[in-house]
Amino acid sequence: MKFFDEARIEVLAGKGGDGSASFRREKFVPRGGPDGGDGGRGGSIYAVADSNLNTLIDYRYTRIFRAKPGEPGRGRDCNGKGADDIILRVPVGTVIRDQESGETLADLARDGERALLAKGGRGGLGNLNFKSSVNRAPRQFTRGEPGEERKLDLELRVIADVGLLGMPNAGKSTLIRAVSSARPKVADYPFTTLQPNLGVVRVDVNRSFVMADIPGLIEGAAEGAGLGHQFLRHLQRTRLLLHLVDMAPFDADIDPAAEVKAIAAELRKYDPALAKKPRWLVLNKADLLDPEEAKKRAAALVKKLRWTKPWFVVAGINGEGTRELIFAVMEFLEAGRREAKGAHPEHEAP
Ligand SMILES: Nc1nc2c(ncn2[C@@H]2O[C@H](COP(=O)(O)OP(=O)(O)OP(=O)(O)O)[C@@H](O)[C@H]2O)c(=O)[nH]1
Ligand SMILES: [Mg+2]
Repeated sequence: MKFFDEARIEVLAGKGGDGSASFRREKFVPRGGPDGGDGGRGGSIYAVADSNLNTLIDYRYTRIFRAKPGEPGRGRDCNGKGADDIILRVPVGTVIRDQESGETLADLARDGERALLAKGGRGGLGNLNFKSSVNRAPRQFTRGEPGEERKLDLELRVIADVGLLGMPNAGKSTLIRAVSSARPKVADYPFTTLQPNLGVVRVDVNRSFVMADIPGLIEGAAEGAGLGHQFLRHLQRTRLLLHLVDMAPFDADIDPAAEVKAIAAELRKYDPALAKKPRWLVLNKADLLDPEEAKKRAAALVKKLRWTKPWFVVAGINGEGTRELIFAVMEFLEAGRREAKGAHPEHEAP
């Protein structure tokens, strides 16, 4: 499942510092020669791909990046200091385009890859540079050049890290609303969701993952029941499945354990590899039960399924238990990313 994460930013490199027109002033040296130094370089702005990031969300909050100007040159042969460059960290896979020309400035496909977005202005020359045999007291100097300025479009193709799976009405869309800024429709009838939705789950600064909410699945989906099982293809490239179960079904005859098994069977029919993907149980709607009863039902379900993988009790509707869930997911994904990095050392940042 892919979608495009986008941001529009403006980058303004720093102006170069002006050169200086100054003359030496010393005791007993009546007319000292020129000693005006050059201006410093203005700060440039670069983008660098960083595999620890996976969204452009930071660039929705801060949109304008302005580097500092270089310092002007001074007398006594002092050159002005150059300004610091600004480095914008972006996720690997970010494509950067100039808004006006549409030209692609950078396609940062590998960790550590770097691109110049706006060049700082060169510093001006001090009068020292203009000294010659015919003009020993030049008053000329040049001004610093302006820095480049650009309006940019940033675009990233995002692949979901985590997929939500479950029967209709299990509360998948409610959960993604609780933990991300995605706003899919929620309603108390089956098959509310007809299109996959993606949301970015932000756990902390620089720690986030992408979650996919897909339409509900029912027994017989492989034979076309409900909406069929075509939507399962959106889960194929995820790293983890969260299997949602309504632990307080309206109809007391419904056996949640049987439902879990039915979904697992549908996964196998669709693609045995998908059935082998890590899958955690998320027992939802705990708010409808008193805490003791919720614990009892969860324990009974886990026992009946002989469940050995992680499981969580949550209530998407009020966010209860979701924090613990998303932190566990984040840690699981980070461990996987570290492993992948270790396996391909050539992708390490220089
Ligand atoms: N009490 C309670 N109700 C919930 C909870 N989560 C979801 N619901 C309700 O359950 C119904 C179905 O929720 P959805 O989030 O639309 O379920 P879904 O799994 O996305 O359903 P489909 O899109 O049809 O597959 C809605 O009426 C929700 O308000 C919860 O934690 N507690
Ligand atoms: Mg839904």
